[in-house]
Amino acid sequence: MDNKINVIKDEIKQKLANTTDLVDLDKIRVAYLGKKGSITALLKGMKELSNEERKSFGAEVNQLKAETAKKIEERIAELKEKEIEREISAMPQFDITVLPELARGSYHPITLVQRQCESIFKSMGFTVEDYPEVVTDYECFEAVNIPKDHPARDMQDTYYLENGQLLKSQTSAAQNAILKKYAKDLENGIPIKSIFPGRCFRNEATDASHENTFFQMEGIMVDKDISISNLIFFMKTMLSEVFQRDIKVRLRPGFFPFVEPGFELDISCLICGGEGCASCKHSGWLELCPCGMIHPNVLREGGIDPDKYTGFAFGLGLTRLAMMKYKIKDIRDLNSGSLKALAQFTDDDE
Ligand code: FA5
Repeated sequence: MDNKINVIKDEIKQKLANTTDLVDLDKIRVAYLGKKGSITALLKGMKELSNEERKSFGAEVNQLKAETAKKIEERIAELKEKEIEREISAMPQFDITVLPELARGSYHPITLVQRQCESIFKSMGFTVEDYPEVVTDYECFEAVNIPKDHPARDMQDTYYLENGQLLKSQTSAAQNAILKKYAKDLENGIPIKSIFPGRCFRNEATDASHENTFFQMEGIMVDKDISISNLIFFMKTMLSEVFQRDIKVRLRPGFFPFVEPGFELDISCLICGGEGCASCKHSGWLELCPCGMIHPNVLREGGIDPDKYTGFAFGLGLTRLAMMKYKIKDIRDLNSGSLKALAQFTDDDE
């Protein structure tokens, strides 16, 4: 019997070494391990043996069975790897010298205005903060003074994950974390000056000036004696730098639970020169940057004493700013993925 096992072992070894085909390998598997295979036959034949013989012989055959299955698996993996290598070497080789002949990529207009705004605010001492797109209800709403069931939530329906998290509907979702991050520095006399650009999502119908996915850039400044004059100064500086000329703006009262008082900052529509068009809903003005003085509840929730410090916040519509800067009539063109349309925007500095 032992002799039989050794004969089968040698046979298998030789066959596996000589086989280079996956189909043949499967044939080997069936020939030894299949219902009518030689190893299965050995196991079936054990009933003829005495108890003593069956015990030791059974152990040996089972070991042979396990080793054979393992060796076949290993050989299959080896052959598959060789097959992949063969396919890769048959592929046409990538010629790096061909690259200059191809059309060059370009930055998206939103990336261009975002970078420009970042460099303007950095030059005025603001830090640039990154923040996730998936946030909690607390971050997006409760921490910024919008408790559950507050009517202001109706203005910002968004997309919810099964675990209760959501795609942020406003960059204000990062306010609480940024306030907490710098609260200690503030106590040491360092004002909080941060901007945080990010992608926002809203479950709403699209039109020439509304998308369900768009970019905002939030900014906050907190220190002793910060007032609306500081807010207006930074807004005006940013707009005249972006457009390189004076832009007609108007400030009107606006309600946001996280600021008091709150304002809407509109700019005269640069697509129609203020005459009225689809981009500005025929009003001549485009809502660009709501802003206001940070509500005491929001400061408190961020670990800052509202009796000692005040601050302003703004939520710039970056996508709309890109539209105005590059005179793009329909916001939906920006997400269209049309390389031909988007490639016309370049920045000399890039
Ligand atoms: C907000 O999102 C507030 N978080 C902004 C804010 C921050 C106010 C800090 C006060 C203090 P609002 O929903 O109005 O506000 O959006 C702000 C800007 O984002 C709008 O003025 C607009 O420029 C842009 N925006 C809003 N919704 C869309 C949309 N669907 N498509 C494109 N841009 C949009």
